Amino acid sequence: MSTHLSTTAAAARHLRPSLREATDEPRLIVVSNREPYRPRMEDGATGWKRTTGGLVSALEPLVRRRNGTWIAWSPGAERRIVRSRVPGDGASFAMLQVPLSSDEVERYYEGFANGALWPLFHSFVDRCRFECDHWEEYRRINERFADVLVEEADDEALVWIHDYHFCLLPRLARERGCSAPIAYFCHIPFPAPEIFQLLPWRRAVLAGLLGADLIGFHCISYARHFVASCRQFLGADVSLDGGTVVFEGRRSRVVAAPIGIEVQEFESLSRDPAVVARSLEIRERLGAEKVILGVDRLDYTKGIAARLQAIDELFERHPEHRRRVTFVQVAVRSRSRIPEYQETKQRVDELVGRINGGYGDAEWQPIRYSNDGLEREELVAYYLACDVCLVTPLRDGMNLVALEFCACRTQEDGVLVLSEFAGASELLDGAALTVNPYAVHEMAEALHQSIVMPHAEQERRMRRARRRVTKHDVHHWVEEILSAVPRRRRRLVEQGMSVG
Ligand code: ADQ
Repeated sequence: MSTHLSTTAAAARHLRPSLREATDEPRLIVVSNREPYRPRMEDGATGWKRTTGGLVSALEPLVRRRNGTWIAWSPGAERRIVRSRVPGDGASFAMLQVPLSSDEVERYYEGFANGALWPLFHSFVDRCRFECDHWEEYRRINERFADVLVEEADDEALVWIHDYHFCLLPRLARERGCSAPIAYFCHIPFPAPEIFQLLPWRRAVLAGLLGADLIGFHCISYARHFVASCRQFLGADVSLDGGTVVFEGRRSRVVAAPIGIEVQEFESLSRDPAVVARSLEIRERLGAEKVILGVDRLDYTKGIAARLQAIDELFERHPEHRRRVTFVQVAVRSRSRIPEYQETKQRVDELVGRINGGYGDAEWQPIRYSNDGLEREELVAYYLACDVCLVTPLRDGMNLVALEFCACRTQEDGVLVLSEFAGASELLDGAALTVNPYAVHEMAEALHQSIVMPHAEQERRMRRARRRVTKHDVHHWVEEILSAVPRRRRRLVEQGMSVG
């Protein structure tokens, strides 16, 4: 389907020639929740440590090349915004750290972003907490970022705002006179209108996002939900197939563009002799014939508890796998001040204890569980050491672990068992073994199937998966988004479009 909702390719083809004529490579200003770098002391001087994550690896070279600025928040009682230049390979770039006090973090980040929007957008309606003071704080913090952004973004810049922490920012920036083109990308799902409707501030959130010229989602369904919500709750003039929303005289384009990963980095790590040696060591230490791996942030959306129940059922229904199969779950702690996350940890701990107590003995522990955050090399060693990667979120915008596992399997073996409710399942359709993560018996059977899968089928599936992951890598994603942003607002007027 050559519509904006299905792909940005058509938009990109259409726009590229005129973009080349326009000023090339505008200065890029990125706004995200997480800082790309954290200061740390090295030999008595301040050095910088890069934070991990796909977004930072993808955007950092671009921000450097385009003399850009990265704006993010950092914890701090002081009100002072810290501007630093981050040196490194290539040009340095500016980083603006907007400090938030612990009360602000509690209400804005833990309260509204992660207590209301995160569960709502993942369709966990029972977990939503809608509190007025959290909302007010969310608005105030978005306003603070808007003040910083307009100082930074002249007409020649291109602004790229990331994620649900900044839904109000595009419009607030416009209200403060920002006329630079703005792209916004939502890294999590966008729920169906009947779920989004529960949000008491639904109109303000939609109107906030519509300050952007381009609004991107991982999947067509999320983009459709957003456009439908704009029509239903704002009465906006929308084109579902064309992927446009016109509201209060300004037009926003809506696209589906799935994020990718830095494939080359994962491939080269997976060929690194030290990493390969480490994977053999892990394998030997586990001493199992087959290894199943789960890697996640410890989050209720990731479906870790249901996955553990599937492991339990696998050993129950297929006793032949007892003492031969080991499940390794690495679940790094996240947002641990929020009660839902503490409960999730407790539930997971209990299940691991119960399953290990039920089946394990002196020589075999069915589940190896840790809360470690792994360095990239170690993570890749785990991806290489397993036979099956189990990625079963109950709902997930995309899920990078699924992509990383495939990128690392350069030998074209191994099986990915993937939830149908992860955005990645659209990309990996026909390559992964797809499961409903709410159906424990179905997951147990898929696990059995993955353990006994003939090598030829593994190869066929993995080859297909790797082709897709390679084609849709993170650079492809960046190009898709940036080439679809109308470069200058003036250009919209030239094209006869209305601008607010
Ligand atoms: P997340 O919810 O954080 O991202 P995911 O896409 O799986 O989820 O990314 C997690 C990242 O953290 C991966 O790169 C993974 O390797 C890493 N990671 C996880 N556990 C780790 C551990 N124990 N040690 C080291 N690294 C670990 C949000 C959305 C997703 C979307 C991404 C990107 O929720 O749906 O895919 O943004 O858009």
